[in-house]
Amino acid sequence: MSILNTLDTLADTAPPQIQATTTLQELEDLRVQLLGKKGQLTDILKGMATVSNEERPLIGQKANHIKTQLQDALDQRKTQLEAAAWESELQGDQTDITLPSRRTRLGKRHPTNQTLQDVIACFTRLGFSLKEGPDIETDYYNFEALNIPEHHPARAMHDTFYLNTGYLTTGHVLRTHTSPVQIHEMEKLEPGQALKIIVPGKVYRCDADVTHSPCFHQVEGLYVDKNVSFAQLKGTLSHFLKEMFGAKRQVRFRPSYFPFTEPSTEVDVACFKCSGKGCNLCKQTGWLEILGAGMVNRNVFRSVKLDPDQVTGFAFGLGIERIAMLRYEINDIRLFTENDYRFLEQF
Ligand code: 2NL
Repeated sequence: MSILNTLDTLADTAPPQIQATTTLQELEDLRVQLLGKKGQLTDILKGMATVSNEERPLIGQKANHIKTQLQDALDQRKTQLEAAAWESELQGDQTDITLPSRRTRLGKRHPTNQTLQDVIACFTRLGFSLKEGPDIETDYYNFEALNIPEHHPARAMHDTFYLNTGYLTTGHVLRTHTSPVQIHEMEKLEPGQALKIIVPGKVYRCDADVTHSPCFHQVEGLYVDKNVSFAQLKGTLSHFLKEMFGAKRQVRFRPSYFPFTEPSTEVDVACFKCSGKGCNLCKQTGWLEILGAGMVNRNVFRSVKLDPDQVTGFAFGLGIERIAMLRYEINDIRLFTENDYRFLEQF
């Protein structure tokens, strides 16, 4: 068979072979077999040595033409096989893109934070500004400056978290109330300057049951100026309680005792579950204890180098979790920190 004939045969038989390949590897093997260095075309052209001078350019032309044709056919098949491979990969993917997405639950304000914000909002409207301070304080700022003497029960080990290195106390405590912040602020006062602040924050007491948590939130308030009166204290707190619990809510001031205030009072509101008739929420008293307050003790003013004959002040303190528990009828303080959706979604 002449070289031209062999070339024609190759031109006829190769394209169906190329078309018949089913994988990229198969196609590559065929390319090597047809056009590779030891492939069929090279093989055929080895016979060129024996052909006449007239025939040689003709054969060269034809060989080049066939080579380009086959190369094109190979490229085209390659594109087809690549597309098919991509398609089957997609089909192997079991993701159902028509499924609805997983529901993300929208967050809500935590009942502690909600109550905290409501308390803060009320007092800032009354002209109190916000102050914060560190959770770790010295024994002096947490107790001494507040007229809490060495052997006061609040200093007992079971109430206060003392910071130790080994067995030695460092003289630092986790604050048991936010009052140290007010002490720092009063120390900064120039003579004649007034102070009207509320101080929210975490406080710590070594105690844990359904109504006590070792860490809870408190808001304390302090108003210091010339001639601040107990009447102003009553007016301010009555307003606050009516705003928090409703304008018709009855409020009562009971005499009480705190080392840092004199006189001192505890303030109750008529039970908002039974309106004073007596129920389990108010323990049959008809009243709910909401906060403690009083006129700043003269000894506290002396601690911060203010003259108790020149200034007076009122102060108050309330526990946020306690108010939130009464407000939302939550009977276990641990629910606040368990982060159970079924609890949190209710507020
Ligand atoms: C309560 C009572 C109270 C204060 C806190 C205070 C702070 C300074 C001076 C005087 Cl720097 N007083 N704070 C006063 C009375 C009561 O808290 O039962 N809290 C939960």
